[in-house]
Amino acid sequence: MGRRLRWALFAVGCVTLSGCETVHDAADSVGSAASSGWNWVFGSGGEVATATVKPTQGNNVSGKVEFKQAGSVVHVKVDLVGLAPNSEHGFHVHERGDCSAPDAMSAGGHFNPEGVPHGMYAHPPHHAGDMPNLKADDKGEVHTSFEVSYLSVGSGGSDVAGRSVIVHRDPDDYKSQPAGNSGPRLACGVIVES
Ligand SMILES: [Cu+2]
Repeated sequence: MGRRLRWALFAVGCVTLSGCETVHDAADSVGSAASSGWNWVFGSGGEVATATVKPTQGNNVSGKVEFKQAGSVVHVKVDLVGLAPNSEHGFHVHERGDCSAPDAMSAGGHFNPEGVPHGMYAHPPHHAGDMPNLKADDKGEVHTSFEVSYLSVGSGGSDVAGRSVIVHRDPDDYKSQPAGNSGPRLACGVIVES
């Protein structure tokens, strides 16, 4: 996109938001300051947040989850090891970025900024934190990626940064309240913007 158009759109964004003045003033030299202003307003500049997933007490599941903003959607990439072969697991964003409890209950309930019932991802109403079940392969590993339209990275009311991801023992049935009857928490990771 040309610099002239970027600036025109950035100026439009400033009409509805306070605090633009500071960003604009700092952007005298254009270049990188202009780019960061753009991302700040629109939240679509390829922001990435990652979670290092660690096992809860008595479990063995670990790995990494990456959230990457791409326009209006977020790509979620999941790599985990230590699950039972060919098992299926509920997988959600939980509201608190706190995995400190041995059973990860410190992460709280599902991330649910809209205060709606739990449900199936992509079929509203559902929690912003609802995501598809993970299926482990015959080695007990998950290497998958998918896309969601109801989360964001780095800005907005559904920003995943500062939340956590939880891998549950059982599959999410996508209907039981409040969490799909997916059982105890096998692993937890705090989501940090990178
Ligand atoms: Cu959960």
